[in-house]
Amino acid sequence: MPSPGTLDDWFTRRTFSPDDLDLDALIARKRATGQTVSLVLPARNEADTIVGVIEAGRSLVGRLVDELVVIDGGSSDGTAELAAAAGAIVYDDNRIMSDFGRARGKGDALWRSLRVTAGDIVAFVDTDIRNPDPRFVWGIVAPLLLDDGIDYVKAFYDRPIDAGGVLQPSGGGRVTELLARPLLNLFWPELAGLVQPLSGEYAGRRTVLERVPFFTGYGVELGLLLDILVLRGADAIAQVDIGRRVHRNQQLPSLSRMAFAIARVALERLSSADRARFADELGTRYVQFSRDDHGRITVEPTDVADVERPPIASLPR
Ligand SMILES: Nc1nc2c(ncn2[C@@H]2O[C@H](COP(=O)(O)OP(=O)(O)O)[C@@H](O)[C@H]2O)c(=O)[nH]1
Ligand SMILES: [Mg+2]
Repeated sequence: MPSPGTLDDWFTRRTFSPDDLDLDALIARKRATGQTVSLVLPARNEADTIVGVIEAGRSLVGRLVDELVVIDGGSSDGTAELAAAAGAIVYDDNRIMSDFGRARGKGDALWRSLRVTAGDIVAFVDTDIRNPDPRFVWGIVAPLLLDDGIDYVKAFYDRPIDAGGVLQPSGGGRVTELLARPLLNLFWPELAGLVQPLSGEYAGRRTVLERVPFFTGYGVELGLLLDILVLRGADAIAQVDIGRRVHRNQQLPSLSRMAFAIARVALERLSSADRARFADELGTRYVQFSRDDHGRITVEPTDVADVERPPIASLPR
């Protein structure tokens, strides 16, 4: 287990701020090294915000970004049409790698995106951002261009929570604070210095992203971190301070299902690394409750398991 000194050292060397970086210098560095960058935007029913996020990304196309694609998860609110009109290449996630069946969630969309993009660096940015800014993109790409020893970069930011129309300065990131970070501190202390392990904005080298599995749903962020930690070590992981992100806050019941999926990934990885043994296989059924028309409490089970997609590099071309 690393000593606290090691963690401080990681935090100091692996935490970046766009304020200290210069976009023009990054563009020059990208040209000099000949690396290409793909920007992947997963979207399911994001008609309110998709165009703003695409415009932020498009302002970098031809300079820092070589291709911009939206991976649409069967939106019914016109997201795909808005994205195409805003100049993005749009894919229906079900139509990529359809031999694996229908896409099962955000993680599946990101995994499939690797087959329709070509950049040496792949940047994933969520599309529910209400304050889009090119920094969300170039901020996460920058450490990869600047340091060959870095393979994977996570964004972090303050997450104002929208409480009844009033923006409060903190309080977002409940699953992060109440589940993900406690688990990392307990079992993967090398990653305890990550401010937002579950953030939806991250970039990685294709060589690494193609060598790790992807969980198909909300387990994807934790799964990638844990698997890249094993593959490349904590020093290959970095984080960038993007400042502030305003986005949709989910309701507690959906956060609860998300927490189940994430806990399951952590326990699965402990078990597969032989760090924990469970008598039975981890279940997939998650029980929640609601009241019926007569005011009686009823049980509502859902199936929340993420399927694990194999590393792209393990598949036939
Ligand atoms: N293609 C695709 N995108 C999805 C799916 N589910 C969520 N997304 C997108 O993934 C991003 C993160 O989803 P979100 O619901 O905001 O999750 P959270 O940020 O973890 O609360 C957003 O940009 C969503 O539009 C899906 O099933 N397919
Ligand atoms: Mg979100």
